[in-house]
This record gives sequence, C-alpha cells and structure tokens, in this order.
Amino acid sequence: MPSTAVADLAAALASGAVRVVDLTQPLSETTPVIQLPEPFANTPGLTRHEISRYDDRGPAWAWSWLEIGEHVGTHFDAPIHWISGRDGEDLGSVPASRLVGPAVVIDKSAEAAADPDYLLTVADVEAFEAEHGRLPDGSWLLLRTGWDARAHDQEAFLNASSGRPQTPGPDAACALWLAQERPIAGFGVETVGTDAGAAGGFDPPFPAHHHLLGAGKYGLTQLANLAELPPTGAVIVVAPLRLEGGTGSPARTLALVPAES
Ligand code: 23J
Ligand code: MN
Repeated sequence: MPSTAVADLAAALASGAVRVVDLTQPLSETTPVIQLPEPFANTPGLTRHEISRYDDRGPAWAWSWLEIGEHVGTHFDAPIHWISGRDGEDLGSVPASRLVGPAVVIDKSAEAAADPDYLLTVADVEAFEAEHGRLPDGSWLLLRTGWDARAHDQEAFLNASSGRPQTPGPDAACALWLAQERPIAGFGVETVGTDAGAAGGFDPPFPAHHHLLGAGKYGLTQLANLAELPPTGAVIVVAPLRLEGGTGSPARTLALVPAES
C-alpha cells in the first residue's frame, strides 16, 4: 500500500491545517555581514550589477548579476567551511535528504535579552529534552534568541559597541555534545554565525563551527520567525545552492508548521 502521507500533506497545505513559515531574512545590500577582527579577511555583502533594465541593453527584460560572499544573510555552512571538516561534504555533495527534517526550537530569548553573551549549555538542552523528548535523527536544532528583531540593523545585530561582539550561542561543551552525542543534521541560529560573539576566545576557537562541521553536521544562520514555530512538530526545508566545492550559501529556509501551534 502506498503511503498517503504526501497526499495528506498536500491536503493540509490546501486547507490551511499546515502553514508554510518563511525562516529567511530578506537579502539586500544592507543585510548585516559578519565582521572578523584583524588580521582576518572579511566577506563582502551583496552588490547587484545591472545587465539590462528594459533598455537598450535588453529592451524587454531586466536582469542583474550578483556579487556576494558565500556566508551572507540567512545562510548554510557546509562541513568544508571549517578546517575540522575539510575532508567532509561541500555544497555539491550534501544529500538533499539532510536538508529536510524535524525542526526543534529551544527558546532562550528571555535569557539572551537579559544577557547578550548568553551561552547555551548541555544542561539547557537536556532540560528541554526532559520536557519535549530527545532530539530526533536528522533533526535541526534551532536556537531562538530574539536576535531576529535586530536583523535590519548591522550595528544592533553584531552588537559590538563595547569593542567586542556580544551575541548568544552555544558554549564549547554544548557544541561538542551536540556534534557527538545527538543525531542532529544541523544547528541553526538567529545571529550572524552559529558561534557566540565571544567564541573566538573559546577553546577551541569557534567551537560550534569546529565541532559540528568537523562531525559532518551543518550550520544555519540569521534565521527569522522562529517565534512562529512550536518546540517540536514542525518540519524544516533548507535550500542552499548546490554549488560545487562551495563552503556555504545563502539559503531560502522554510518550515511546515501545524496551524494550531
Ligand atoms: C568565518 C570565520 C568565523 C566565523 C564565520 C566565518 C561564520 O560565522 C560563518 O558565517 O560561517 S564565526
Ligand atoms: Mn557561515
């Protein structure tokens, strides 16, 4: 007997019983971009170059070509982005099946509002699991911090007016534990990177990148609208470019959410 699951999903989408939530921030020339300290090189944001606009260069069409870093806006980190994952998958080799899975949302927005350097711990995730169940196979753990409200403003988003970036993220032990002890496909955040603003000084530096990408898992950043997702029960669809050899890519990211949640 063929499963009716996909037909049921189509009917649920048509009836509104399942909603599609856009987890993608708008991408423009003013989208905030990570700023690494000296002596590291930095990424450009987005620049559009016009090819034609219903003019001599193309009377009936408008098109542009894009100049953009791989790691700009709502974007996906492939394992080869980090030295610990250098023998792992690039964007061209990520299996499509890993890009669709259960979305699990842990809400630390109150904690991050009280302390912008808030660090997610193993105990936090274990407490979440005690209430909502273990992180499932192939799931994406999404850290809600309320940082999406700042995403229209580079200064508020990077929050570095003190001289160093102050944004939430996992501590090193949590990053290692998520990489090694839980069968997640990826880890997603609302901030500019999967690591906390202070993570350049952690051991190892940038532990979310180091441990998760080193374990063949993925990163996802600058997410929007996580407040519309239940803690469990939604499905995420992550769509980076299938760029051969690519280390990362802007990614239209969607969630399928039961309407009553
Ligand atoms: C390069 C170096 C450090 C970091 C990053 C990139 C990112 O956050 C990224 O976009 O992957 S922390
Ligand atoms: Mn990245």
